[in-house]
Formats: sequence, structure tokens, C-alpha cells
Amino acid sequence: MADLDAIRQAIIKGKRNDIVGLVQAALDDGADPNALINDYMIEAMKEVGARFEAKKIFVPEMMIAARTMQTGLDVIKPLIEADGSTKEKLGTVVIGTVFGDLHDIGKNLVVLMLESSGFEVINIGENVPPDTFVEKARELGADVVGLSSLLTTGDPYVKATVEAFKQSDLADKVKVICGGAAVTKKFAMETCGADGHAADAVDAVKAIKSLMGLN
Ligand code: B1M
Repeated sequence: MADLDAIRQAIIKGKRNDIVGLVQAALDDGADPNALINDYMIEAMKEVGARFEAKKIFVPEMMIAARTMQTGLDVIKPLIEADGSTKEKLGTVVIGTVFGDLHDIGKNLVVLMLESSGFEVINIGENVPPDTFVEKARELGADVVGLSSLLTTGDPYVKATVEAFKQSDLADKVKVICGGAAVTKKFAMETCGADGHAADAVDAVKAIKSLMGLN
């Protein structure tokens, strides 16, 4: 039986050379891809964050852990993607990380879950200024725009991006949903006036379907 805790430890310790073999062995043993991500890999990143906060590790270690996480996710990704490739597209979602924020792992997981659930998703990257969100949403015909924010210093940009949509010609056409560790439901919906909030990638699929009247 594959050692699932070794996956968690490999991410925390940034053992990028080991992660592919460990994840592949777990999958070969029949581990559920979503459980691997949620119960071991995301948990590992939470521990990395806690160690960073406690000053036990610093930015370089956090970066190596993130690369190890990403390498492990790349092994799992094709299995999850395969689920959505044949479905009819439910709608178009444009998603990015807000201005000033370079974190992309959580956003990329949201992209993966939305794609595997049948959405067309255009990932416009990180450090995205408010006006760029609006321009891209218009250009790409978005039904929903997703903002990801991991830094509390990003709060003003979440608010500015939601406001940029409200003041644009897309105000009544495009729904805006916010997520990421820095964004609470109260902040997103009451302070910023966003249409929706999601706590994680699975919740993002549910919330976007609900905003589009699909469930
Ligand atoms: Co950064 N970082 N980081 N970091 N980093 C955090 C976020 C932090 C909480 C760590 C800590 O102190 N405990 C802290 C923020 C504190 C705060 O603002 N309150 C922090 C800091 C301070 C910083 C720097 C400022 C450090 C520095 O330079 N001194 C710096 C900022 C750089 C910048 O962005 N301008 C920085 C840099 C980095 C790295 C580059 C080293 C690396 C990112 C690499 C990368 O993304 N490619 C990094 C990492 C890895 C982290 C932690 C450890 C892990 C983030 C992660 O990938 N988690 C993080 C600690 C933590 O989160 N506990 C931390 C796994 C991922 C799957 O979860 O991203 O939360 P998450 O996504 C979830 C949900 O949030 C949600 O679904 C996802 C899946 O479940 N979600 C959405 C996300 N987006 C969504 C959008 C939606 C819906 C749901 O709808 C649209």
C-alpha cells in the first residue's frame, strides 16, 4: 500500500524529485485523486503556511514546497481533466488572481475543477489589475468572472475589481465570484458587493452553477 503521508511530507520538505513517484504509486494503488489533493496535498500547504508564519521556514522553502505541490498536481491533472473533456460546455468563466498577488496554485485547482465539470475556463493569470479583468471578460464573453486572492493586502484590489465591473457595461451581464484564503464570504459579498463567494474548488463549481441558474 502506498504511503500517503509520505506525499504530505514530501511537499512540506520540498522533495520535488520524490513527489512524482509517490503520487504515481498512490494512484496505482487506487487512491482517489480528489482525496489525494484535498486530504494530503492541500493539508501539506497549510502546514507550510503555518511553518512560514512561525518563522520556521522562509520564502525560498515555501517556494520549493509550492513547486513540489505543482509537480505532484501535474501527475493527477490528466485524470481529473479527462472527466470534463466530453461534456457540453455549461458557460464561460474568466478567472485570475488579483493585482499584487502571485499565488496561483489554488486558482489553478479551481480552473481544473471547473473544466472537469464542463465549463469553458480562461485563466488570465496572476497580478491582474481591475481593468484587465473587465477588458478580458468583455473580450472573451464571460458569464462569470472569478477573483482569487491569498493576501490580505489584496483586499483593496478585490474591492476595486468588483467595483470596476459594477461601473462597466458588463454590470448586469457578468457575475463576479471571489475566493482564496484571504477572502471571507462577508468581505466578498457585503463589503465588496460580489455576486458570490466560494471556499474551495468544489464549492466554486457549486457556487458558479448556482449563479448561472444551473442547479
Ligand atoms: Co505566500 N502567503 N506569500 N507564497 N503562501 C500565504 C498566502 C500566507 C497565508 C502564508 C502565511 O503567512 N501563513 C501569507 C499571507 C498572509 C496574509 O496576507 N494574511 C503569504 C505571504 C505573506 C506571502 C509573501 C508576502 C511572502 C513574502 O514575500 N514575504 C509573498 C507574496 C508574493 C505575492 O504574491 N506578491 C508570498 C509568496 C509565496 C510563494 C511565491 C513562495 C508561494 C506561492 C507559489 C505559487 O502560488 N505559485 C507561496 C505559498 C506557497 C503560500 C502558502 C504556503 C500556500 C498557498 C497555496 O498554494 N495553498 C500560503 C499559506 C496558506 O495558504 N495556508 C501562503 C494551496 C492551495 C490549494 O490553497 O491557494 O488557499 P489556496 O486555494 C484554495 C482556496 O483558497 C480556494 O480554492 C483553493 C482550492 O481549495 N480558492 C478559491 C483559491 N482561489 C479561489 C477562487 C475562487 C474560489 C475558491 O473563485 C474564483
